[in-house]
Amino acid sequence: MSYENIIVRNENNVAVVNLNRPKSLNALNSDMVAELGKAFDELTGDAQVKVIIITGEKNFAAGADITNMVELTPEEAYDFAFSPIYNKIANCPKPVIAAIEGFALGGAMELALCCDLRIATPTAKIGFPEITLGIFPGAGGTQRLPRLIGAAQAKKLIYTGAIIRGEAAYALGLVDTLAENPLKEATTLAEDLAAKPPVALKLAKECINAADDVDLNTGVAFEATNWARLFATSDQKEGMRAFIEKRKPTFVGK
Ligand code: DAK
Repeated sequence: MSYENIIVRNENNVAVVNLNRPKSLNALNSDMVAELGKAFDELTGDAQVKVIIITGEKNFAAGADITNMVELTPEEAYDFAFSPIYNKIANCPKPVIAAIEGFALGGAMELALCCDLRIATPTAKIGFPEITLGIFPGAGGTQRLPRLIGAAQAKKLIYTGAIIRGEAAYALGLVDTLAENPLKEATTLAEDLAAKPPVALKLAKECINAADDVDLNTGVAFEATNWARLFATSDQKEGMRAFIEKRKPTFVGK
């Protein structure tokens, strides 16, 4: 499928989704977000794709397109469909990595929060400046940010709208890896993950994501059920047999 606001390429079982509106620093308009939704449907259904990277050349993105939002009524703002697509990305059954250089602001950082991992340059410019526009992060940011870095640090970033460097975001745990070339680092990691057993990755992600939603005992029970399900996969047999036979496993995703 071809898109106007994103570029999707696929190599070695790794799909790279490039946000591509460079004239506005990749600001996310509703068309771009709709295309992201379609791309994720396509990539989720493509058995050749094992891992997905979201990135932007020079800049990840400077947030949602402000020109798209300025005159919205409350009803239109509510319908402005970011969160369903962001939730789809957060719940994608494949690992999703954000590779961040330049600006990653507002709705763009909320998108990065939907990814499993965030790799950024030390000099990336990261923040939630919505407050300076008279709004606050509304695409999951008030929920995902405190879960990741704690309520006080999340409040500090959201209340002030401060833009911090990648290295400061790393110190907060908002970014989990610093790299001079985040896309290269993300690709190396993605190729490593692409060789891992996909069902185990998928169910591990479901369990870890569930930790945000349920109490500990419910989560541990959910984990036990999913863990047991892995013993119905040939990849579990292959992984353990390969260990015993002192060879490298070959996983088939079943
Ligand atoms: N929207 C639209 N255009 C933008 C933009 C944005 N977010 N960011 C940059 N641009 C455009 C600029 O207007 C400029 O366009 P031209 O004037 O050349 O036509 C071009 O990109 C280059 O930007 P600058 O000239 O400003 O470049 P500088 O290097 O001087 O400054 C900057 C870079 C990133 C500091 C500055 O552009 C800036 O402050 N941008 C706005 C950042 C921002 O406030 N981001 C948060 C946006 S609000 C939703 C939930 C959440 C959201 C949306 C919906 N729902 C529940 C549906 C999210 C909201 C947000 O993200």
